[in-house]
Order: sequence, then C-alpha cells, then structure tokens
Amino acid sequence: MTVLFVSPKATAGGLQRTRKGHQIFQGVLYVAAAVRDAGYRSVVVQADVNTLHRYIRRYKPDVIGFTAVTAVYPLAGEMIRYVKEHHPEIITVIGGHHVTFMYKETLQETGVDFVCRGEGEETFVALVKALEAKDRYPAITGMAYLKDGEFYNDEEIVLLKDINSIPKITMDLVAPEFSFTPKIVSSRGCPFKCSYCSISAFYGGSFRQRRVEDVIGEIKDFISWGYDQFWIHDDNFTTNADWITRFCDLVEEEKLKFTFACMTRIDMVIRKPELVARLAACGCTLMGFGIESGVPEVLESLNKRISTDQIMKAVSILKNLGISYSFFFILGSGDEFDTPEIIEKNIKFASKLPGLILVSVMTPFPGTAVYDRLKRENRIRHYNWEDYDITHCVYNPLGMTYKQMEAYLPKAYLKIYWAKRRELIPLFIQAIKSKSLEPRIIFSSAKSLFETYVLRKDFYKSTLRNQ
Ligand code: B12
Ligand code: SF4
Repeated sequence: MTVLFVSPKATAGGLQRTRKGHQIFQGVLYVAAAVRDAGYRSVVVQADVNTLHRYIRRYKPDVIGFTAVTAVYPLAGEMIRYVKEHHPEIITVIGGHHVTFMYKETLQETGVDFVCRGEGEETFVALVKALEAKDRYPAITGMAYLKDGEFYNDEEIVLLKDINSIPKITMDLVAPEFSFTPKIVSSRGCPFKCSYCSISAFYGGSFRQRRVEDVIGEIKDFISWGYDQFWIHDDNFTTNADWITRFCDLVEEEKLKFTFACMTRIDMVIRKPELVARLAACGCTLMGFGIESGVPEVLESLNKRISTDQIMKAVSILKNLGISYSFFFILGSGDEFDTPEIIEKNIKFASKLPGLILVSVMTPFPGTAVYDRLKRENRIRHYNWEDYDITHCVYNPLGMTYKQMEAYLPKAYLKIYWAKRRELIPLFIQAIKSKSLEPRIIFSSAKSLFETYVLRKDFYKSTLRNQ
C-alpha cells in the first residue's frame, strides 16, 4: 500500500498574503512517519488542485491523507473532490483541528471517505491495515465516516495511548522538491483554556510530555543532519519547570550547540525567571508570548489568566535577561468589550511594550468557546473558511461594525511601530537574526502600510500584491 499525504498550499487569500500557507504542516509528518514505521510506503507533498495530479501520477497512491487548519480547509476540500471525480478508487482521509470539530460538515461537503478526529498516528495506521484487509468500513474510533446517512466511529476525539510512542520524523518522508525544516514537539496540549484557542478541546484539557531523553535524541539526530536552529512547536513549552530543568541539564551535559525559539506564557517569567535565563543560556534565542490584550476585563473574558501588572513585570525581567521576545495581541474578544474605546486602549498598551509585536483579528475557530458563543448568538457573518486567517473579522462585533474592526489591524501596526520608530532598526536586525521575521516580510508590510495610509489603497489588496 502507498499513502500520499498532502499539506495544502495556500494560493489565495490571507494565507497567501502572509506566505504562511507555504509550509508543510508538522502534524501530517508524524502520521506519515507512523505509516512508514508500519511498513507502508509513505510520502508527504505540498499541493493544490492544480498540482495534485502530478503526485498521484508519480506515486500511484492507494490512500491520500490531507491535513488542514480552518483557513486551508476549502483548498483541501477542492482536492478531495478532484480525487473523487478523477480517481474514485483512491481512499481519501482528512485530519487536523478544523475537521476534528467539523467532521459532520466535512464528510457531507467534501465526500471524503474518512475524517480523523484527534491524533492520527495510531488510528490512521489501523485504517490502512483494515483497508489492506479489504475492510472498507472498519470500526476504529476516531476515524469517522458517513454511510447511508449515519455517522460512524465519531463518539470521541482520540489521543495517542502513549505520547512516547510518537514516531521519528525523517527527511526522506518529504518528496524531494520540498524543503524539510526540522521542528520539535516535546509535548502536546495545554492545561489552560483560553476562549479563542482550540487546543484544550482538541486534547481534552490534557497536557502530555515526551521523555526528555527522547527529545534530546531527536535534536541530536537533527544536528547530525546539519541543522542547528529549530522551532519548538509546543503550545506551552515551559508548562513543567522540572522537565525544562532536566532538558537544560542534558543540553549542557552533552554540550549540544543549537538555537531554538518557543512559545510560552508571561506568568511563567514571573514565577521562574531563572528558568528563562537557563533556557537563554542553552540556546533559546526567541520566546513568543500570547498577551492578547492590555485591558484587564478583556483578559478575564478571554480566560487568559494573566494580569496587566504581570505583563509589565515580566517585560522588565525579560529586558534584563538578554533574550529576544515577541508579543502577540488580538483585536476583539467576541463580547461586550468589542468597542472602539477598548480596542484603542489595547493598541495603546501594545504600543508601550518593547520588542516585536504581532497583531491579529479575533477569529472564532471551531472548537473554541468564542466560536460557540458567536454561533449561539447568531453573530458569525459567514463560513467562507479561507477568510478565517486572523486578519479578517468574520463575526459581527457588539460595539462596532466588522469593517471598523478590520480597519483597526493596519491602524494598530502603524501606531505600534510609529511609537517604536527610534528602536526600529535594532529591533528588525534582532528579529532577522533570531529568524522571527524575514527582511522580505518587514519590507512588504511597510509598503502595504504606506499604500493603505498614504495612497489610500485597500489594505487586503495591497498586502496581497506585496507579499
Ligand atoms: C506551529 C504552528 C504553525 C506554523 C506551522 C509550521 C509547520 N510547518 O508545521 C505556522 C506558523 C506556519 C502556522 C500557521 C498557521 N496556523 Co498554526 N499552529 C501551529 C501550532 C502551534 C503547532 C502545530 C503543530 O505542529 N502541532 C503538533 C502536531 C503534532 O499536531 P497537529 O498538527 O494537530 O496534528 C495531529 C492531528 O491534528 C492529526 N492530523 C493532522 N493532520 C492530519 C492528516 C491526516 C491524514 C490524519 C489522519 C491526521 C492528521 O494527527 C496529527 C498527529 O497527531 C498549532 C497549535 C497546535 N498545537 O497544533 C497552531 C494551529 C494549528 N495553527 C492555527 C492557525 C489558525 C494558523 C494560521 C491560519 C494562522 C495565520 N493566519 O497565519 C496559519 C495557517 C497556515 C496554513 N498553512 O494553513 C490554529 C488552527 C485553528 C484552526 N481550526 O484552524 C492552531 C490550532 C492554533 C490555535 N489554537 O489557534 N501554524
Ligand atoms: S492560548 Fe496558549 S495558554 Fe491559552 S489554551 Fe491555548 S495554548 Fe494554552
């Protein structure tokens, strides 16, 4: 059996604009590795509906597995329909956060044969084995399908029994024309429940960590292949201080030389500044923090469980620790705080922070509390999923129009970076060095802001043109 895995390539809309749709998603590589370890031929490509036929001709797959976040779900749907029409003998499967929550719609709209609900390493291998044994409708919880109008195997979101069983990702999984960039996932899940995040629903609130030794082994493999810079993709890398301490001990004992970036929480910096210093000494060049809002009521409404005081304290600690940091903000919270006054207050707060600031518009992803609320209140404007790209406002805010909310995105960037105009050059040099921003992105963003505000052009069209 041959399995082809497809990570959709975004060729339109917001993701094309930010070029974020040009990477192979890490999750599908794990599933592909599990299929390879089970003895099947497994290859991962990035494709869209215009290029998929090439890979089908080249690899002649029996099964195609697609991955998708919300914004590329329509692209995956297009490809599934193409396969169903031109290669009806090929079995199609799709996985990822979006379809896990929207499995009924996905099965109905795309005609896909199976939707993987949850982590796919075990369930996908079980499916391939069943298909090989000519069992077209196997009972595998987590591999949902539709038959005669009924949904099967959809009782729950399935997680791996043992997180340490996750397979090794190797370069040969990816078709030769695509670049492979190693990324580390040392844990899955997060103990927090922020209202805009789908992690807690996906992982059922659990937080599971791999053995430190295994993660270090993986890093050593990547180093031996010539890589020395990594992204750690964990949702909340520093959740367990003991694990991090052991991780740093091993990096030092083994004298490993590499740099990495990770995402964590601001409250950890206050509780454990020594841990941040230790991580910096072990190669951490950049830490990303979700601040989301500088307005206390909004932080509470988002269930973020941090305070504005903590943010300011953490900022002064970080400044002294000599580590680069970036802060993420969200405009909008989907509640009564969506008013021009509050949004402006938030932008003002962000303008006072040092470092790199990245701003997005609140996007209600399926599986989140914000999505459930907006849906219940009938305030979701549309389900054109490609616009669920964190730059469009796809819901009706309570205290302003959606257009006003969207207009705040370029305004926020202008205001924040104007306030930092004196530190811009060192900031961008640092961002480029730590690989958190490419020079091209800085240049095209500046050009788009100029076109929007000086030449009065449409922000979305201008960013698309300049990407
Ligand atoms: C790192 C990351 C990125 C990186 C990806 C880099 C890369 N090459 O992988 C970058 C920065 C590019 C990125 C971009 C975006 N991201 Co992102 N990202 C993440 C993050 C933090 C980690 C992803 C990861 O590696 N997870 C670990 C792997 C192991 O888990 P997984 O992907 O879920 O895969 C498992 C299962 O879902 C399932 N599975 C997945 N695919 C398939 C396919 C098959 C066939 C099967 C059987 C199973 C299966 O099995 C996998 C293994 O267990 C997640 C949060 C998270 N923890 O997932 C957000 C997350 C996936 N991203 C999200 C979003 C919104 C985006 C953007 C749209 C944001 C934007 N506008 O820029 C873009 C979309 C880009 C695109 N191409 O579509 C959301 C998705 C929400 C949603 N419903 O869409 C998430 C969940 C964060 C969040 N809670 O908001 N992202
Ligand atoms: S936003 Fe971060 S801290 Fe909040 S639930 Fe998601 S992963 Fe956890």
